Amino acid sequence: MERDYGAKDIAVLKGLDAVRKRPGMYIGTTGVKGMHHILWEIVDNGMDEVLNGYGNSIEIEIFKDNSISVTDHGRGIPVDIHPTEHVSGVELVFTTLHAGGKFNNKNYSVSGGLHGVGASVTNALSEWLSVDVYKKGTKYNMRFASVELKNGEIASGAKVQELMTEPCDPKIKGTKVTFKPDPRVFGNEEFSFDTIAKRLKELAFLNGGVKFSLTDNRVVGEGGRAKVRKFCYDGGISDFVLHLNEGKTAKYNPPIYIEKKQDKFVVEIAFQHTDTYTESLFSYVNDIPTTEGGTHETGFKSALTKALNDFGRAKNIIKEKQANFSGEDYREGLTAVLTVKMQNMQFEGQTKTKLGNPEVKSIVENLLTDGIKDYLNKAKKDVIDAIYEKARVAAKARESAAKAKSVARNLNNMTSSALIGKMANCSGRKPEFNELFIVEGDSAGGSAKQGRDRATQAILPLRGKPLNVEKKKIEDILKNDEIKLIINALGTGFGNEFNINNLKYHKVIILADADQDGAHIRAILLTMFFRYMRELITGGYLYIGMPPLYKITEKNKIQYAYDDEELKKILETVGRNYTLQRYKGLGEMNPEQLWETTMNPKTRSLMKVSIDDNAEAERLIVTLMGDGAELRREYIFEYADFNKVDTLAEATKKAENKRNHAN
Ligand code: TSJ
Repeated sequence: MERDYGAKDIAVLKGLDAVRKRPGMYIGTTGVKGMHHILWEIVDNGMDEVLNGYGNSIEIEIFKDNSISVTDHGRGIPVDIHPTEHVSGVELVFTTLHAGGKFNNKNYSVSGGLHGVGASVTNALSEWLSVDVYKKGTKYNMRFASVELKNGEIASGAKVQELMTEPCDPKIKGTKVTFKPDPRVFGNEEFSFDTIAKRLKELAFLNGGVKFSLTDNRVVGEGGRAKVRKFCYDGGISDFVLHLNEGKTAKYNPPIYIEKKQDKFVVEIAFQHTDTYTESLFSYVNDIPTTEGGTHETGFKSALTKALNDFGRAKNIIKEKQANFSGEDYREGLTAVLTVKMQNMQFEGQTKTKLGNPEVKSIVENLLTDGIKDYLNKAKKDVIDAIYEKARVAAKARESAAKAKSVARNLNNMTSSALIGKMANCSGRKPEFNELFIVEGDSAGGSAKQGRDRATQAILPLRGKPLNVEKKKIEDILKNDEIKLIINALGTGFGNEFNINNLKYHKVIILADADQDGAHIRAILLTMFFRYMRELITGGYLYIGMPPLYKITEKNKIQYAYDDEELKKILETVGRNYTLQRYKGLGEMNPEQLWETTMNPKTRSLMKVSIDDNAEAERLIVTLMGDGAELRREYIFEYADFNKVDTLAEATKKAENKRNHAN
């Protein structure tokens, strides 16, 4: 598709070329994440149309060449000529950077996409983009491409086809945008079905009743057809709470749901208490997750505490001589999803995922205090009883937790205790260089102590299974010897008293067998770190050691394989006279082998544990460690190979260099 480029075009294209020169400024990265970012720009625009009340579904389709289409069934992007820009609305949307909000007049009140940079950025970073608008019996089509000019430069997102029209069925309405991310920008990255499905599922929960579908033409599903997934939750965020609480025992049903509006500001909350002891609050602003919280969360928490204390006093549930319950008491075992829709949101925090607008605290607090009180005044007695009973028990536990704190402090004084005798510390005194191996079993622990680098590697052998902390109160957890050992070794304290600055080892490495028991031990330890020492994970200090599964000996040459694929590759290179040993556990390795394969920083493999998605991690831990045996069976069935995909690690992490020889 060739054409001449005149001066008038260059002026129009200038903005988009800036995007191509510095993609990072607009989409963060040019990796796989950035490629999905340019998809979200388009999806957000379609969502805006749905949220304005036009059309009730969004379809996404991935094609074999890594192009992708997004379709809505709304009014269609305006095709008429813009009064001052003198080009069609469609052309403006894809060729103008949204910064100035050129079309914030009453004709084109585009909100600009929630991620903020607009559809023109997607166009600028695409090899080609095609837009179809279906309106009143006419189908319009316009195309853009990033084409190489004679001088070798690239004209980004240039119009290569004027708005074409043809008649269509007047019943068809909406906008369809198809584009192919430019490999010159994104290399060979591909769209991920799971990433897109996860976000669509989240959007489906956050926008109850809206239908989403995802079709993947790259893979063939059942019956030789493309793989399709659909998401729609009529219950909205109440369904989200039920989903998060699957596997927990709820104190009442259904979840409590409140929606309140004030001018253009909308707040929605759904919550439900369970018999667990931790609080899980997930919050969003304009469908964007606010993982660091912010003023909306603060407002909700104040509202919940205030409404329950006021109501409790008014109804004499909290007696005259009794003290008010604390916010923490009311939130023990609480699962809640909070969303606000607002204008001019401001993000702060380390990862810009914290809502900063100060006015939001009091708006949310006032709206929800009223909302929760109204709810309580009409609520069934069972629900009210369940909430205050939970708070009463929590308040009692808080008193004993005060005692537990002194237990935690005393941990620092137990260096002389018999327990610590098992641990082999390293001689180096620089935490940044030191590593702590938490090793399953005394025999592997023994090998690790002999094989290690004494200067930097400390060994903590665990005998038996550590305590499963899920569903245990903090004071009981802190009575457990193995846990005391770990806390003491790390030096950080625990729970509310956790302080990452005191961490004595900047790599904490869990080393367990590659079998069911080992997977269970990993899961238990990960659960404890997730619940009570989360910064160990978010700070990037926690790792999983990867012992080899096979040893291949050929004459004097020994090779190790860490998975079946690697085994296959090695076996292709060896002759006929070899012996193959499958390691059943770490204990089968002698100290030299353990050092060589699993501990030596130059040759080992480590998997860094990280939390990709708080809601998913939360659900997974509840599934694997909580009391829902049925759900657990299903989960393990779904991820049948319990060892290869270390279930909990796999879902709570992003394997950073799965075979990280370079670390
Ligand atoms: F981002 C985008 F441009 F690529 C895009 C826009 C992508 C997708 C999938 C959908 C859309 C889109 C835009 N769908 N619907 C609209 N609607 C409008 O732009 C529109 C239509 C009519 C009026 C009006 O006032 O009559 C106003 C607007 C903003």
